Amino acid sequence: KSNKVRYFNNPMWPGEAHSLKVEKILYQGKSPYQEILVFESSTYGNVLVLDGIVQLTEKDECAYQEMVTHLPLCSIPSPKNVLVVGGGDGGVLREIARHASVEIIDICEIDQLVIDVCKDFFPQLSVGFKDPRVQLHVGDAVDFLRNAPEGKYDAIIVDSSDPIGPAQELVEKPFFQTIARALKPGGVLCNQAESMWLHTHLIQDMLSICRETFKGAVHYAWTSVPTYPSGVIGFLLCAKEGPAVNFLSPVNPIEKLEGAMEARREIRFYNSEIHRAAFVLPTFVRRELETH
Ligand code: AAT
Repeated sequence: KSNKVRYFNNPMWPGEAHSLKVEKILYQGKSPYQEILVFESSTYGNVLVLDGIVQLTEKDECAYQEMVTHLPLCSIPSPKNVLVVGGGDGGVLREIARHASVEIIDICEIDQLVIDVCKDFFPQLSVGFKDPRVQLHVGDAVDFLRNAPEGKYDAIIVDSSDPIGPAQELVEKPFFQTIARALKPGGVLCNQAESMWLHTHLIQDMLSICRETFKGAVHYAWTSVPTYPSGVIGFLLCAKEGPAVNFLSPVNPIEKLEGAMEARREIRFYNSEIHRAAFVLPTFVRRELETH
C-alpha cells in the first residue's frame, strides 16, 4: 500500500502516474539540490530523472528543446545575446547554436552534477556546451538575474524544472521582474509553463504576473512531449515593451537560416508551421486563460 501511496501522490499530478520500462540503471546519485537518476528505457532511450520526475528522454527531447528555443528566437529578427536558465543537459544550447546571428550564449544552471552526468549519458545534448559562444555560470538563477546587467539580452529561455525544490522561486513575480530588467527593449522570454491539462491555476498565476510585467506581448503556446505528465507541455512567450514582437508568425524563419536545419544534427520537430500552430489553444484553455 505504501508504495501505491508514494506512486500516486506527486503534488504536481496527484492521482496519476506514468511508467517506462527500465532496462538498466546507468546512474544514481544525490547533489546538494536534488536526486539524480539516469536509466536506459526499453522504448525512449536514456532517461534523465530529477527528484523522481522525468526531465527528458532521448526519443522525445527534440519536441521540448526545439520548441522552447526556436519559438522565441524565430520571433525576433536577429537574436544576439541569449540567456538560458536551467538547461544543464545542454539541449537548449545545441538548439541556440543553429542561429548564426547569436554572439553570446550565457547559461545559468544551479547543479553542476546535472551537467556532469549529462556529459556522460546524453552526449547528443551536452554537445551544446562545446559551442565557443557558450559561457557557463553555475549558480541559482535568482541571484544571477538579480545581478545581470540591465538590457543585456535579446532573449531569455527559462528551461527549468517544476516549481517544487530549487525552481520554486522561478515562478514568482520578483524573478519575472529581474528577467524583464535584463532584457533589451523588445526582448523576449520563453518560459517552461507546465501542462494545460494539469496546471490551469499555476498557468493563470504565471500569466497574470507576466501580463503585469511584460507590456509588449504575452502568449501561451504548447507542444506534445509523450513522457511529460499528460503528454503535453506549455510555454509562456513574453515580450518587453519596445520594438513590436508578433510571436504568432515567425519573422526569423528557421527554414531561411543558413545551415540551421542540419547543424550538428537535423531538426526533428520544429518548423514554421508548427510554430504558428503552437499558439492555437483548445476552447477550454482559451476560456480559462482569457479571463485571467
Ligand atoms: N531540458 C531539460 C528540462 C528540464 S531541466 C531543468 C533544469 O533546471 C535542471 O537541470 C535543474 O537543475 C535546473 N534548475 C532548477 N532550479 C534552478 C535554479 N533556481 N537556477 C538554475 N537552474 C535551476 C526541465 C524539464 C521540465 C519538466 C516539466 N515537468
